[in-house]
Amino acid sequence: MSQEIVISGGGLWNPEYTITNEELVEAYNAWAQKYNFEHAATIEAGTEDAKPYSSAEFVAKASGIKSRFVFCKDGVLDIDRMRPAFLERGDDELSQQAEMAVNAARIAMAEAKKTGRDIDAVIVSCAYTQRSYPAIAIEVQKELGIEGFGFDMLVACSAATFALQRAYEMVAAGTAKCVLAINPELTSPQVNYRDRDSHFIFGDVATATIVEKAETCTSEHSYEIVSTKAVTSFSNNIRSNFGYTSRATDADPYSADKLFHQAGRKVFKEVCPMAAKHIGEHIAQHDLSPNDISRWWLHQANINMNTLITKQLLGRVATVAEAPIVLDRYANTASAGSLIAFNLYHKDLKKGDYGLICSFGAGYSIGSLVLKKR
Ligand code: CO8
Repeated sequence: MSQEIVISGGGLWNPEYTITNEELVEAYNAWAQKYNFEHAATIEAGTEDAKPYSSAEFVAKASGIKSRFVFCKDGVLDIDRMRPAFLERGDDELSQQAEMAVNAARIAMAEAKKTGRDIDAVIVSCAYTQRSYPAIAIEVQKELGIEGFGFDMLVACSAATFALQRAYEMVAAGTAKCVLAINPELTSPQVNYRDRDSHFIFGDVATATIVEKAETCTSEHSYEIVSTKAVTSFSNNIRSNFGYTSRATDADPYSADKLFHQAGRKVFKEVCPMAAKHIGEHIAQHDLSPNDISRWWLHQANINMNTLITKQLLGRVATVAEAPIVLDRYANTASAGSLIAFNLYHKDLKKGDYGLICSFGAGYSIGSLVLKKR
């Protein structure tokens, strides 16, 4: 690209409520105990399995997750409910997801010194949108007083990096001058809090990023987008079958297969080498080696995945200063994890330092950006 295109601001917003592993496991185990008591006859007859117990120690050791933010804590730990209890909002009220998006967007706009008038495109990109239409992005656009256009896109774990790729290309093509890309990851309604293998994985958060040409950038910290790279490869190992056609098939829209579920071990084994290869090839495009990258803002699904990927690239375990971990506090936040790491850990970089944002997960999908501090 002949024009220098930059990230000129980032925003991170988290809800006020947290749930620790201990709280989550206590609720899950109480539910499992009640379930097993109520189904004692069928369990004893061998026609169904007893629900296994969860453990806070297992969760921390297997994933690195200790706590997570949730948009709404009510209902999640109630063993007769095990899902958040939202108040339904009217059509003339801001939707929950747009509210999260606007909160993160305002922080990013302040960082980039932009008002709504400076922005001409909004992308809302995440694992799920609260409704199909009107797009959440258009609701956000109205709320922030932005003229131009907005659209939603879904790429599961890589929604944020793929949106930044779109933003970069739109600015490069001249179809937009300044793009606001937002990732309101409202995951908790889709978590199966009754599934021992996945009840601990996700948290809610919103991130936002401003992308524009270098010539219009006035922010204190900005990064040249040196290049972007994306790849997808179909896998059934992470799925959510919830969709608008459930009504037509008479399927239970709340059954376990309609919620997030995965073969976690297979995902771990297949995605780590894919991500390491993808990153290695991406930085090699610029004659860079892994040792030339000062900061690795990686997807935050599992601490052991990040350790393995950086070890494969660097030939040693990266320090936390090189590859920051945020999933201990935030859990897996679908596509937002790498951008949480970026938002919290970039200001110390020096002019000319390289950094890499990379997401990897459901799809499978992998997206990366090579950045250079200006
Ligand atoms: N408590 C106690 N024991 C447990 C628990 C638990 N909660 N869960 C499993 N165990 C037991 C198992 O039964 C097993 O016992 P045994 O050896 O006797 O059979 C043992 O612990 C080991 O189980 P696993 O092999 O399943 O455990 P792992 O070490 O593989 O850890 C993880 C499980 C943490 C899930 C791990 O496999 C992992 O992190 N994998 C990668 C997952 C990943 O990256 N997924 C991507 C997620 S998708 C995404 O990021 C975005 C999707 C869109 C957003 C969705 C929002 C809702």
